[in-house]
Amino acid sequence: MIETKLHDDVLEIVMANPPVNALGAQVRQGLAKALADAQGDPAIKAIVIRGAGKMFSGGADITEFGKPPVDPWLPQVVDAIEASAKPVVAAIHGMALGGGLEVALGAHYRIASPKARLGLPEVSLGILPGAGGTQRLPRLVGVETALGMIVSGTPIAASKAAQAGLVDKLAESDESLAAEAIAYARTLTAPRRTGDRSVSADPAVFEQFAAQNARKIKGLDAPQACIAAVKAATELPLDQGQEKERALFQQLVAGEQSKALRHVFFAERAAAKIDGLPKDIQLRPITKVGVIGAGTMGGGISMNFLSANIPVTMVEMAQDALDRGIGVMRKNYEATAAKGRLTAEQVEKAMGLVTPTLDFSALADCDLIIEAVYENMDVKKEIFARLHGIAKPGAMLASNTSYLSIDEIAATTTRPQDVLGLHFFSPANVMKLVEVVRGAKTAPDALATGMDIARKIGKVPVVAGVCYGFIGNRMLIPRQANANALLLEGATPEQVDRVHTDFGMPMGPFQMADLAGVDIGWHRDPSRIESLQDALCAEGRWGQKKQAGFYDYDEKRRPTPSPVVATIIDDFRARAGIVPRDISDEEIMVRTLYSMVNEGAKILEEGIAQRASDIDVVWNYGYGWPRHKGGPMFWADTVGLDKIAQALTRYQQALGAEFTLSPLLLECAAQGKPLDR
Ligand code: 3H9
Repeated sequence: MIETKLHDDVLEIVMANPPVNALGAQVRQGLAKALADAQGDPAIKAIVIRGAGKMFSGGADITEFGKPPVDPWLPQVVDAIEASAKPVVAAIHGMALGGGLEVALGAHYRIASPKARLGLPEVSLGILPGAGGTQRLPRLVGVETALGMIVSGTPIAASKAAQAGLVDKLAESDESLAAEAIAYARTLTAPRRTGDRSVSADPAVFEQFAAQNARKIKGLDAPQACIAAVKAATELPLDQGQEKERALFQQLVAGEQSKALRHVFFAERAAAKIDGLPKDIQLRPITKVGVIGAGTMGGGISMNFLSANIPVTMVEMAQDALDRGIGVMRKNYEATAAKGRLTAEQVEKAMGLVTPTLDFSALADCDLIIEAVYENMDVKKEIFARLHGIAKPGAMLASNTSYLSIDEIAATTTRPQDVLGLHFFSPANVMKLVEVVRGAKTAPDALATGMDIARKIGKVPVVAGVCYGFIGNRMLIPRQANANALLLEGATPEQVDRVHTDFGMPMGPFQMADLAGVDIGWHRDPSRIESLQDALCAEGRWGQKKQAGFYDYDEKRRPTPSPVVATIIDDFRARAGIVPRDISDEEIMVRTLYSMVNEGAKILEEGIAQRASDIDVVWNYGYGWPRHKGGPMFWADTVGLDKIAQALTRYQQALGAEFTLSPLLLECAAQGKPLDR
């Protein structure tokens, strides 16, 4: 995994551990040996370290965390690089991340190709840079830049790294990097050790930084530890600072948050893999997309493609709806531009790629057509029945339905193999998740293309089977049913929502209902009041859009508890003869979150999700499940499946006549296995 090449008096050490040159044990051993050998070889005057393939290095091998350590540790290797008596140059292309950047920080000089990116993303894995990064980076670039990079985890471009003093020299290109690095090394006469430098800062800087980032880092262990470690760099010599860094690293890596975040990292990558599909499957080319419906979803979906430079034909039934939809898209782009995240030219370029039309037949040259009209099976069937005559052979026909059967929709066409679900989450131009719904007859290449195109437009796709609500929304059903029942039994919307937000969700079930619209699925007859929703809707309390739902809202959409809702709930209880009781937070947790886990287990049993970690990805990216709690399935394992099964049994009666415990959950609980298929 380490290749060495001698170029006259310069030794080139190449890390070759595809795909990301992770710094596993063999790489570390090879690096240490090559360095040691070079020290004793009088012919070698300088050393260049670089990565083979597409990057310098993606960092420490994350799969080794939690396993017994294998010598040499990465910090020892980095120290050995810095201690080299001969000048060492790191030649960086692609990515230098985490331990990869720490190797480069151990080197005495750094040259980078213009497209390279450098960062310390450990915080997103719930750890801190543990191979000297928290000690060397501030010594090199100052406390402010180091804190920004280490606590955000966001990589910076080579040009910015050069300005910050992290990179000494920019190469012409990736291709010329190796030769330029060797030539550069030849000009260097002595090592220049970052560890010999010192860095100072007013101690108040660290408190200020924590206060400024309070909202982002609340409840998270790693960012706090990152700040403490950088502070140590200003107070201690390198070796003592590294000891402190090491101690913090060990604590974090053994903690629940890091385990959960590492799980999420691998879960995201596992979700890309489709069971039962040949690896070398030929993808269908997607160069033009059609979107039917210019409403909120249709507009948001279209923006994803336009931003990725893929032209969109947008079809509507009426000119005013089409104009409105196009207007909203432009407004959204302009709002992003106003925040400085897009240029005016980029806005015009994106908007220039959309063709609005009332003519269905304009979809004939599209490779992928996405139906995004409202949730009504008859309407969707009519559209698909029309589409199969218009779409060109091999074009993919997708529905953005959130609940309905893709198989039933596909049956209205003569080409069910081309039909699949692409379920985007609202707001579709922002939310990362796409459930790619595999119908009974969806062709393997159509499914693989659906996954691929979703990734190309920057989404995180997850395969789901056909059932009511697929993965995410199906799990919301027991959660919402219990949340509603809890109100009648004595809880308030505020209490139920607080249990969820305290848990780390961005909002609770009633805040979510207000955001989505309490009137979704309402029968529209104000005189027919059979549920709390009916009562709220009859009073015009349709949610945030009416500034009234389960909460009252001010102009800034800030919620306050509503006395009107309290009265509606009281009336309902009185009519149903329910005497309200005190509801504990624990009961709310069991009946909403545990019942969701139970539904997730059923989704696994039925093969609707390929694996438990896919369900976690759905909840992370579609509903804001706190990443440091992994996802509902991972979290269930940390709570204990036994405990969950027992609690659900205890509340069985309250959970309703239709509630059944998942056999898979019971089986995994009995066998002490993680919850999975
Ligand atoms: C660290 O460095 C700690 C140190 O400070 C201290 C130590 C003491 N390890 O993402 P991709 C796998 S912590 C092991 O699809 P891309 C990945 O699972 C580390 N495996 O590629 C996947 O496997 P598979 C700090 C890794 O081109 C395959 O490689 N570094 C690692 O889209 C391809 O990955 C980070 O946090 C790893 N470090 O993106 C960076 N990285 O094919 C983590 C990747 O079996 N990595 N794999 O599914 C990334 O962000 C992206 O992988 C990267 C490439 C941007 C590098």
